[in-house]
Amino acid sequence: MNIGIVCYPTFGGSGVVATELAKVLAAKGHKIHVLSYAKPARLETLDSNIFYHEVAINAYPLFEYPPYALALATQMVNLIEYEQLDLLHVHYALPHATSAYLAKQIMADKGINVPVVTTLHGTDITLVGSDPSYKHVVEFSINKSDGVTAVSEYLKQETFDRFDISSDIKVIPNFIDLDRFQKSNKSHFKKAICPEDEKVIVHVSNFRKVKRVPEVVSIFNRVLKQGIKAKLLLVGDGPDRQKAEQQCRDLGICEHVRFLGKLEQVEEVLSIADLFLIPSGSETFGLAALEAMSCSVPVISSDIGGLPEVNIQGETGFLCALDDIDCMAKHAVEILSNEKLHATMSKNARAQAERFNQDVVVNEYEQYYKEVSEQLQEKTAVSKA
Ligand code: GMT
Repeated sequence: MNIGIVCYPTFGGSGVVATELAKVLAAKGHKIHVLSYAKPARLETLDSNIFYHEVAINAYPLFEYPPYALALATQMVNLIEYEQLDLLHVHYALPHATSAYLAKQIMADKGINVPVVTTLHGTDITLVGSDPSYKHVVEFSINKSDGVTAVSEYLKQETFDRFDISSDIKVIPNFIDLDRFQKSNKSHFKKAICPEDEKVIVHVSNFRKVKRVPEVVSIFNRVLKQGIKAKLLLVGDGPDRQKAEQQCRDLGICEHVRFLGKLEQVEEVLSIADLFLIPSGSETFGLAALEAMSCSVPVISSDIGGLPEVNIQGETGFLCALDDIDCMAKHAVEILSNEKLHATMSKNARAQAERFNQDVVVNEYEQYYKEVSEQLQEKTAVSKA
């Protein structure tokens, strides 16, 4: 198929999922056109089946806020027309699904009917999308998509609870490259970071408030206080980084904490991890947790959103109530001081990650594309008859 994939280019989860999906589909022989306002971090444009298109947006003195959604719709029209797309798959409803609806209508006027699939990822539903300033448009755009997917059962339910949705939503979860994300021997790296063979606790995020990075530091501090020799590796960057750095200074634990910044090869850090922390205040799936589990790392998470669909209580790690630092610290100590428990949870974590094998999940997307395309063809034939 000739598929257009629209996404945000940032390190955020939806951009990563869209990019990885583009790569797997391209490897399976599909022609993939990626449309974004900048090149997504993980996209390799040297692949012969991947074509990257940038949304050009011209500044004009009249515009305090340049109309990005319109520039995007225009580019979508160009792609559908000149690259003869069979299907447009947009990631993150706002404004991608709205621009797609506009592009679809423009093309329908020219007698071309292209199916649009919208994948809901997270804050496009739980935060920004349901904000009164966008809600009507988001609801309309979801209802006008030919197919809608959500990354977890939780997100599907949230979408039905928050919006008046007239169509079905198919759950297609985040997925993982099990070959790339597996524990590999990084003993040189481990020695450099942990000269005294300390335990390694890892957190990966965009350091936004919702990720609760200060809680990660607090949990780690409690682990140290329980006499566990450990290091905390913080991967990523964002608004709460300074706050976390100051917190480390205030607690006097800076020598045990490393801020590694944004990293492409996060699996190298996960390969030396003994425990992964994700105490998020909102998480529709938790791709970062899945990446850790795929590297056989037990996870301690909050029990909100889609996290219970990924991290299984008492098997792959532990889940605690939101902001319950005591509970998370207690379980961290438990896992790090009990070798047998750690080994069992590591094994279970990898086994659970295997359920999200990218080959299986990408197949689901392909099947869904076919289904949605056929349904639209039937609908079009009926309305013409
Ligand atoms: O809302 C965000 O934090 C960004 C968002 C995105 O769409 O980029 O991330 C969400 O999508 C990921 C991929 O589907 C999920 O794994 C994350 O759990 C989800 N983040 C949140 O819900 C906070």
